[in-house]
This record gives sequence, C-alpha cells and structure tokens, in this order.
Amino acid sequence: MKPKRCLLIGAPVDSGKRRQGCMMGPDAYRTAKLAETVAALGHEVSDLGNISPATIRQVSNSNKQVYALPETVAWAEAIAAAGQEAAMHGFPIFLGGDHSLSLGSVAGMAAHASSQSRPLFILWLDAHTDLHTPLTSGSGNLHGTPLGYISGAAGFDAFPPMPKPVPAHQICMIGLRSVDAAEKAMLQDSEMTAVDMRTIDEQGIARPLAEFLGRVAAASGLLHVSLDVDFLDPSIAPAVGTTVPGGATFREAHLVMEMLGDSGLVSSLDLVELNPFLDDRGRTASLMVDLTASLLGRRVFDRPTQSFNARITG
Ligand code: HAR
Ligand code: MN
Ligand code: MN
Ligand code: MN
Repeated sequence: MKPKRCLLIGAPVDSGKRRQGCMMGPDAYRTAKLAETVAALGHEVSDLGNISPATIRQVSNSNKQVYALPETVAWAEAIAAAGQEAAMHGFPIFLGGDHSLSLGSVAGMAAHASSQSRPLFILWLDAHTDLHTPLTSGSGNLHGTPLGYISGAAGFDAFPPMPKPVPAHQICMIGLRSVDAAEKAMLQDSEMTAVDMRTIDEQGIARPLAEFLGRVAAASGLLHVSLDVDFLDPSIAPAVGTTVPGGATFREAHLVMEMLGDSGLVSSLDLVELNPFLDDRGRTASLMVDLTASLLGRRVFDRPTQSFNARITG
C-alpha cells in the first residue's frame, strides 16, 4: 500500500444522544495505540489533538424532543472546517465521539470533494440507517440523523447547508438490523444501497461491498467510510450504548477493511460511537484500532489475495 499521510482528528462530541461517554473515545484510541499502529504500517501519522466545538448559538427547533441541538450544530461546524482543511493535506481519520460527528465530517469531505471536482461516495458500516431528520426522530437523538443530513433531507435548517448533498446512489449502508418505520419509508423510493444482516448471511459480506466499490472506482470517486462500533456484534464490541445482537463478526469486519484497503479508494474515515465507559478492558477500542490497521494495509501475507478479489469483483 502506498504510504499515506494520516491525520488524526479527535472529536469528542457526546451531544448526539443522552447517554454520555463517547467524549472519552479519542483518548481511548490513543491509549490503544492507534497512531503507533498506523505508523508501524509505514504511514506518516500526525495526531492533530482534539478539536473544540464552534460558538454555541440559539437555533430554531420545532421538535421539542430533539436533544442538544445547539451543541451538536456547534460541533458539526467545527468538525467540518477541521476536516476540510485536513483533507487538503492527507487522509483524515476522525476519532469520535458519537455518530453526530458525521454531520460535520461528511460536510467537510463533501466540500473537499467538490473543490476537487470528484464525486463523494459514502460507506456506512452500522446496525442503524441513521436516516432521521430533526423532524422525524422519535428519540430526538441526533446521532440517528447524519445520513438524513448528508443526503439532503429537509429539516436541518439549524445546520449549515450541506455544501453538496450526496446523491442517494452514492451511499451504501452495510450491517443493518435496526431500522425505524420513518427510515424504512425514506428508503422505500430511494436509490441508496441498504445491505441488511440477512443479505450478508445469504450472500456473504464481500459481494455487496465489491459491487459498491466497483461503482466508486468507475466514477473515480472519493470514498468516505463511517465505521460505527455497533456495526460489530456486541460479543466482540461491547463498548457502545446502542448494541444490537446479530452484528458483523470479527472476520466479516476485517474482510471489509481489507477489501477497502486493497481497493485504494478510501479517502477518509470516521471511528464513531465508542463509549469507553462501557468497555471491557479496552477490547473494543483495540478492535477498532486493529480494523483501522486492516484498512491501512496490515495483512497476513505481503501479496494481497488478488486472484480471489478479482473473482468476486469480476
Ligand atoms: N434509530 C434510533 C434513533 O433514532 C437509533 C439510532 C441509533 N444510532 C446510533 N448510531 N447508535 O447508528 O434513536
Ligand atoms: Mn492548510
Ligand atoms: Mn450510527
Ligand atoms: Mn449504530
């Protein structure tokens, strides 16, 4: 793998839901030696430290259920600005923080992609679709809304306008097993690719991923990957507030990251929803670091298993 310049951006945003703890995420990744692990693979790594939210402003909000909207808007603004700047200099890795982080990271990547005249594709590795808007969310938890915002849904007036909403056919979700009724309705006539766990059981995880990567490559797209801890089965990744049984196995998750690494298409990464307060001796943090290592080139053999990859892609 060509060495990358990896830029670690700590974003301890914790306002996207009521249960606290994701604020400790960036330091858990540091403790689990993310920077050292990535550097050992031959990449250049700079830890940019933790960013702070922008100034908190009063924002309008018609759904009184919505939790911590002004704080989350302030985080999104700061994360988008830091991300866009970082993307000009290297490969941003956003250390969350809950998934409301992606309201900022993807906005920053969209602005960057637009400045490069490249289409932006999104791979969402998650148990959830996160397609709500501040108007449809029943829980009022904004970590359930980033794909709504990213895809240009209405109801996000409090947030900066998405620089360029990501077209539905450029979005792929893998790992789904908890989808609310309003989200199902939004998916109904949408061109988003939504791969649930049953599809993975029946077809394997490689096939739908290879299909999506083929489309990213054909469009010369940039690819932002958003990895939610709850994509993983709770038995291997307990440190998340919203565990859902029946998630990706250890090998399914590593295979996804290995294929993403081999594709050479990934241009930015979110590591989100880690709640170290819920972890078991750091094993979820360490697994997330190891998955990042698989994405960045850690392999059993130096030579990638080209023939197999060619078979599933072609
Ligand atoms: N759909 C539910 C809600 O909106 C649960 C969302 C949970 N989201 C995350 N990130 N944990 O995927 O409240
Ligand atoms: Mn600069
Ligand atoms: Mn999520
Ligand atoms: Mn989730």
